[in-house]
Amino acid sequence: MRVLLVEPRTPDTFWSFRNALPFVGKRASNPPLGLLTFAGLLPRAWELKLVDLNCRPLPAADVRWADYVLVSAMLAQRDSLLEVIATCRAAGKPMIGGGPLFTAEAADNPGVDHVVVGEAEETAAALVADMEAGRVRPLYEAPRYPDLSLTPLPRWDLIDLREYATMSVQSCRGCPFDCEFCDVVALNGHKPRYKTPVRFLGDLDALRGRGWRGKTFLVDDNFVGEPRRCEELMGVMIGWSPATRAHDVP
Ligand code: B12
Repeated sequence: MRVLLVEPRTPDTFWSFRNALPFVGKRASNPPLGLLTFAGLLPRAWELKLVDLNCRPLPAADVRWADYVLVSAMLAQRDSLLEVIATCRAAGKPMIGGGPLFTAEAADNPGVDHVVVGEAEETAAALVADMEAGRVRPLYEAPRYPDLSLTPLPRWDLIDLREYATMSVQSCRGCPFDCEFCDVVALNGHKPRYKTPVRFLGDLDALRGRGWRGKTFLVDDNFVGEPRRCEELMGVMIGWSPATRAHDVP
């Protein structure tokens, strides 16, 4: 199976950092962690390519190559998403959408053939089986907010880390609060779910193992929501940090 994963472009607002990135020689601020995580749920035998439109335009040859095009998006990426949909439809490629835009607007599909609503850890297996059988359903809905022990390591091998100003890691999803400006409770629920400290260090190790030594953004819904757990995690991070371990090296 040949799967093309596409991250649409973010608009030129403050948060795209579009004008600042050239000063630091980078193409985008953050990697597409949702797509990279979902890619980790796909069979290793499948051929995957990922194109982040914040780094480069969508190559027509990659669209032709793909059996399926998988796209992730925030609401803010809608304009770019619509362009991707138009391109893939013109090429006759079936599209599967997931991520915050599709979860927040499940009833208002912008034009993909199949939609995955919610976190994908417990829906991926059925989707994969249906893709293999050539019988993909229009809609897959997460049955619950999944336990984060089900979350795979992101497929960092699908991107060039050097193109990004910051890497992203996640130790928790969900938030106990109800801030009016934030969509996270609607997406990931009120009850915080945590990776174990060991599992979280696995995320840091994976990035370090790929040579990353730059800034790393903790994209948690609420890192400090539960102070005791936050303290525990900081403790193991300090123990893990090469800076604090340096004196142990002979
Ligand atoms: C990092 C981040 C950013 C980064 C960049 C995005 C990036 N490339 O990572 C930056 C800082 C640039 C950013 C900017 C903005 N962001 Co932002 N961001 C986040 C944050 C904190 C983490 C994203 C992440 O990595 N999540 C971790 C991954 C693993 O989760 P996930 O993406 O949901 O993926 C899972 C599922 O959704 C699914 N999935 C995802 N993609 C796909 C694709 C397919 C095909 C399938 C099947 C499944 C699937 O599988 C994954 C595993 O379950 C989220 C909050 C959050 N918790 O997600 C907000 C969030 C996505 N951002 C949000 C917003 C509003 C913005 C801004 C518009 C803020 C603003 N007012 O300017 C800007 C937009 C940028 C712009 N230029 O206009 C909202 C989006 C709401 C919505 N419904 O669209 C969120 C949810 C925050 C919030 N609390 O409301 N953001």
